[in-house]
Amino acid sequence: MKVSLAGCALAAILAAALVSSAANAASIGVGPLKIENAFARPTPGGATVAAGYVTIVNSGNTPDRLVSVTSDISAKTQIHEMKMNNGVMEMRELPNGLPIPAGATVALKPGGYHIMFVDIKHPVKPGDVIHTTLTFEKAGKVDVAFKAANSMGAMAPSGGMSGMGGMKMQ
Ligand SMILES: [Cu+2]
Repeated sequence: MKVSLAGCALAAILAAALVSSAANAASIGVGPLKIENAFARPTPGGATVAAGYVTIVNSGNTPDRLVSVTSDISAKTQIHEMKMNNGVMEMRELPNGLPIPAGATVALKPGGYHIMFVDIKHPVKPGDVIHTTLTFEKAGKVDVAFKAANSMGAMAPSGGMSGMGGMKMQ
C-alpha cells in the first residue's frame, strides 16, 4: 500500500514536472518578444550542419532584429534564408540578421528561414536538446533550448524536402 501511494505521488510529481517543462518550452519572453516552439532536426551521421527552427512573436510597437545566435553544439551558428536560384534551393547567411517587425510573427521553419548550426560537434539525435542564446538588437539576449524532433522527416514540409541533401550552401 505504501509502495503504491509513493508510486502515485511520484507519478504526480513527474506529471507536474512534465507539464511545467512543456509550458516553459512553449513560450519564453524577452522584452515584447515571445519565443515559441523551438525545435531542431535530427541529422544523419556524418552531417556537419544541423538546422533549428523557432517562432518569434513581436507584440511590441517597435521593430527588432535577431542579430546573432550561439549554441553549445557548434562553434559557429548562423541565421539562414532559403531561396530558389535557377531552380535550385539554396541557403545563405543573412549578414544583417533577421528583422522582426513590430506586431509581427516571424516563423523560422523548414523550407524558409532557419538557424544553422555549422560544424556541429556531434550528430543531433531525436530528443537531444541544443542550448542556444539568441541576441536581439533591442530586446537583448535570451536562452532558448531547441529540442530535436522524433525523426528526420517529422517536420518536413509537404514539398518533400526531407533533408539538406538537395541544398547547397553559399
Ligand atoms: Cu542553412
